[in-house]
Amino acid sequence: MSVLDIRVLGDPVLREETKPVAGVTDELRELVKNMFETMDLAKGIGLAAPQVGRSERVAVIGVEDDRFAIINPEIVESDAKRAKAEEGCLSIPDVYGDVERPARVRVRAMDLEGKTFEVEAGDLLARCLQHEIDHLHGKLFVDYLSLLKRRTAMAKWAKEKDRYPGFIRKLETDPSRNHEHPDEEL
Ligand code: K1U
Ligand code: ZN
Repeated sequence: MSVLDIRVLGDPVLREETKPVAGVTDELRELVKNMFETMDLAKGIGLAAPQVGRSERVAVIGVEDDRFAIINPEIVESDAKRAKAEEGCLSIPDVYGDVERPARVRVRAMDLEGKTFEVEAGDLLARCLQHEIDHLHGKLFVDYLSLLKRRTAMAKWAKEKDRYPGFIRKLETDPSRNHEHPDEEL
């Protein structure tokens, strides 16, 4: 298994439409394994293929006990009721914003055996599914923010982005070097 580099805001791959997966192959299974490993190391609850520089229509989800891959996912039903909550994105580190989305969704997707399944979700799982499916269509949570809040988010990102040369976020794989509070080292 391998930890993959994460592409950050500014990399054109994050704005591209993904390509439907024709069939599940060993190469796709390997990609999914690596995406789970990357998501876990980054402490995310989801990760979509464009975030690791890939164009396949695939994402992984890890919300509490719900841990699965979604291949060619589509939202087949969404609640008229909306819910607002704060979101972040592994591709826009340290930037957060409140996003209003349908409170519940039903998603149809293919699993790693090539079988179609449906998941009906509310709360954080519904939000995560919508966030990841958006990634597969080149959409990011900041696109939903009001003009003012988006400007504030972009100003914060302008201060952060130089930490990611080439729009690449490299994750620290050596646990002894992973300090939650870097100031304590001074
Ligand atoms: O796709 C991604 O960038 C992953 C992203 C997914 C996501 C976060 C918040 C709401 C919906 C979807 C993250 O996992 S960022 C990490 C994060 O914000 C978070 C982590 C644990 C619990 C809740 C949020
Ligand atoms: Zn994201």
